[in-house]
Amino acid sequence: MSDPVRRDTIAAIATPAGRGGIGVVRVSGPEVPRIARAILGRVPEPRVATFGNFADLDQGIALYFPAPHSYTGEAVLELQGHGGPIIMQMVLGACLDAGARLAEPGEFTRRAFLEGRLDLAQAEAVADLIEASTREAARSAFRSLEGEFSAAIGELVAQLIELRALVEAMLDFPEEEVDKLYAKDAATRLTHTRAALDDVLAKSRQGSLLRSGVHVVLAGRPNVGKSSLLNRLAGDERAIVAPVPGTTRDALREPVQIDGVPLILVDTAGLRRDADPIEQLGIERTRRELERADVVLVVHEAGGNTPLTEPLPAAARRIDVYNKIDLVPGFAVPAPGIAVSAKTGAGLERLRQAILEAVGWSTTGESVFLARERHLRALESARAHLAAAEGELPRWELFAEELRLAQAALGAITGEYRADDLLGEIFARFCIGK
Ligand SMILES: Nc1nc2c(ncn2[C@@H]2O[C@H](COP(=O)(O)OP(=O)(O)OP(=O)(O)O)[C@@H](O)[C@H]2O)c(=O)[nH]1
Ligand SMILES: [Mg+2]
Repeated sequence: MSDPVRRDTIAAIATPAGRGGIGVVRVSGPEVPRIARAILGRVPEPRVATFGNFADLDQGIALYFPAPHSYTGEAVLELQGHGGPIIMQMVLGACLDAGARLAEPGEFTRRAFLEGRLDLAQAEAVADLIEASTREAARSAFRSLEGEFSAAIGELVAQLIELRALVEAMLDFPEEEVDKLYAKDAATRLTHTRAALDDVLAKSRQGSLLRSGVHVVLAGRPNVGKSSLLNRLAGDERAIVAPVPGTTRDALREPVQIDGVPLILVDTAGLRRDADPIEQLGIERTRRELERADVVLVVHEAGGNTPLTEPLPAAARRIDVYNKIDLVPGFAVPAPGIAVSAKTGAGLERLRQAILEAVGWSTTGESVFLARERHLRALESARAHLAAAEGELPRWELFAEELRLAQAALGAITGEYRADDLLGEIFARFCIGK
C-alpha cells in the first residue's frame, strides 16, 4: 500500500449501517474505470451525476471523480443507491467481484493523506468532525479540517526554520562581530517563537476539552441528592430518586454539555459503612469511578453534620456542593463550596461554571484547537526543546540541535515526520467507508 503505483482498489459502504433514503458505496483506486464498466456498463462522465443501473441489483446516481481530483486523490466512484442494508451489501459485493477489496477503517482518508490531499492533523479532523458531540466541537473540528490548526503549526515550523538558518550562518562565520549581532537576533527570535508556541498550546489544551471524555463524578453520603443533581444537570429524569438512603446502586453515566463542553456525568452509590451486600457492591463501583474522575462533585446536605471522610484520588479536582438549601434558609456555605438546590434549581448555573473552571475551560471567545492527546504531547515536547535551547545559549551547536528536535516534534503533528505504526493507530479508529 505504501507503493502508490501498485496500490489496489478499495470499496466500502460509506453511509451508516441501517435503513435510509440513500446509501452510498464508495470505490477508490486505479481499477475504478474497469469496475465502473462492470457495474454500470460504462464510465460516467467525470463529476456529472449519472443515473444508471447498478449491476441489475439497484438503480441510482453514479459519480465518477478521475484522479487526482477526488477525496482520496485516486480515481473514485460513488454509487448512491437505496439505503437498505441488504441492497447496499449486494452492490458492495458486485464491486468486490469486479476486483475491489473491502476497505479497512479510515483507509480512504489514509489514502487522501498519503496522496497529499490532507495533512495528518486534517485527516484526524475528519474523524473528529464525524465524532463531534457538540456544536462547538464540530466547529472546531471543521476549522482544523480547513487547515487552521495545521497553519498555526506551520507558522511555528517556519519560524524555527528561519532561526535554524540564522544559526547555521553563524556557525559558518564565527567572527566576533557577526556573532554578537546574530546572537542577539537569535535570542529575540527564540523568545518570540516560544511565546507563539505557548499560545498554540493553550488553545490546544482548551480545545482538547471539546473532545468528550471529561469525567465528572457525583459522590457523597446516601440521600444527599446526588441523583437529583444529575437529573437537574442532564435536564432529564435519568436517575431514580427516592427518599430512602441507598437508592442508587449502579454507577450511571450521562453525557451532558455545558456551554458546548461535553462531559460525562457519573452518578454513584452513596458512600456509607453499614450498607447491605448489594449496596456494598455499588460502593465498590463508586470507588472505581472516583479513581477515573477528572472532577469530583462532593455532595453534602446543607446543614447536615456528617462530612464525607472517604479519601479522594489526588488527580481529581474537587468541588464541594451543598444541596437542599431550600430546606435551610440563610445557610452559610463553607468556602469554597457551592450552595445549590436540586429541587428549585438555585445555584445550578454557578455549579456549571465551577465545573468548567475545574476542567480548565475559559471562555475567552477565541477560537480553540480541537487537539488530540498526541498533539498535546508533541507541542509539550517542542516546548521543552525550545526551553532547553534557551539554556544552551551561547553554545550554538547544541542550541541548533534543540531547535531541530523542536521542529521534528511539531512536524509529527502534521505528518511531515511520521512513523507507520502511528498512521495505523490513527486510521484504525475511523469508521469504515471514511
Ligand atoms: N428539599 C429538597 N429535597 C431534595 C433536594 N435534592 C434531593 N432531594 C430529595 O432527597 C432525597 C434523596 O435524593 P436522591 O437524589 O435520591 O439522593 P442520592 O444522593 O442520589 O441518594 P442515594 O442514591 O441513596 O445515595 C429525595 O427524596 C429527593 O427528592 C433538594 O435540593 N431539596
Ligand atoms: Mg442516588
